[in-house]
Amino acid sequence: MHRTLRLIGAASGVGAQDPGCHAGPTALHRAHAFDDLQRRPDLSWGETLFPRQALGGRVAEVADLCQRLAEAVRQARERGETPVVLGGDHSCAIGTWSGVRAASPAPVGLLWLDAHLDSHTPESTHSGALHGMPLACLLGQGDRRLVTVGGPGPKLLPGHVALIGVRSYEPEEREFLDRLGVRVFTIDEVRQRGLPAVFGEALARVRQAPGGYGVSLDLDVFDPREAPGVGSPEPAGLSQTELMPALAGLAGDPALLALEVMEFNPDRDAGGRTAALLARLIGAVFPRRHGA
Ligand code: 4U7
Ligand code: MN
Ligand code: MN
Ligand code: MN
Repeated sequence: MHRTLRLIGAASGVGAQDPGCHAGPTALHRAHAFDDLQRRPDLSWGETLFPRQALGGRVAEVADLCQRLAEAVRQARERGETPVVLGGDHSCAIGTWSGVRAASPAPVGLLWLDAHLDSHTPESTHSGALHGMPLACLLGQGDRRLVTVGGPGPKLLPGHVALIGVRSYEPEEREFLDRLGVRVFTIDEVRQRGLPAVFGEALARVRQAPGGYGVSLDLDVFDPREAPGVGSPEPAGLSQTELMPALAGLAGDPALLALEVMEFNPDRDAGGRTAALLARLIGAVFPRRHGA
């Protein structure tokens, strides 16, 4: 299938305790690892969105940025493009998937690849960090300003969501997802069953959504030895050898609506390994067609 890829930067660190991810999109734009990608005729950089300060606090800033991101993503989808959102901390996911949902006539699914659950509410959070809450917001729970980005109502239905690679979370967010019936594939389950089996089951679930599905990839799903440039590294993650072939299996799937790759922190990216991984990852999910 033919795709036009549109890179959109979400240059926010407002949702995290360490704000370093704010520099992610700009660093990628300049990275040599991104040179080949940026020469592709089927790919172009759209806008990079920056937080606006003095809006009255972090929640207001994240809501404002996500509102603008949702609009950029919706417009890209309505032009028939495939948005590839580059973060930025993971609170920006509220904008990406609200925008994808707004452009779709029917409910959409979401595959969430992350070491964490990102499903806290303002009541359950221990850290107060908003990048620990975006999935709950998209499921309709959280601060009203974040839950209503891109319009009222939940943006995702629990039966259309699956997480893979989870290995660090608090009990409250696990209870929240279990109560809703969201499927969580922990790293332990991946180790027992192998990634191909788990990935296939997760994909079958998100593909049940009638409007298509997206992939939200938090780079901390990878082992930090392979992807050191992330906001919240967690040991014992997935290897590229495991995850890249699974992601390459998505290539050419017309039901795939958008991809986001979040939590890139260039300050911690020793040797540019994470930027290089990110470029390979986009190439794996969206290979360049021969002659295109
Ligand atoms: B990320 C955490 F307490 N759960 O809420 C929290 F461990 O987007 C981590 O996945 C959140 O990187 C990590 O702050 C958010 C913490
Ligand atoms: Mn994470
Ligand atoms: Mn995350
Ligand atoms: Mn983080």
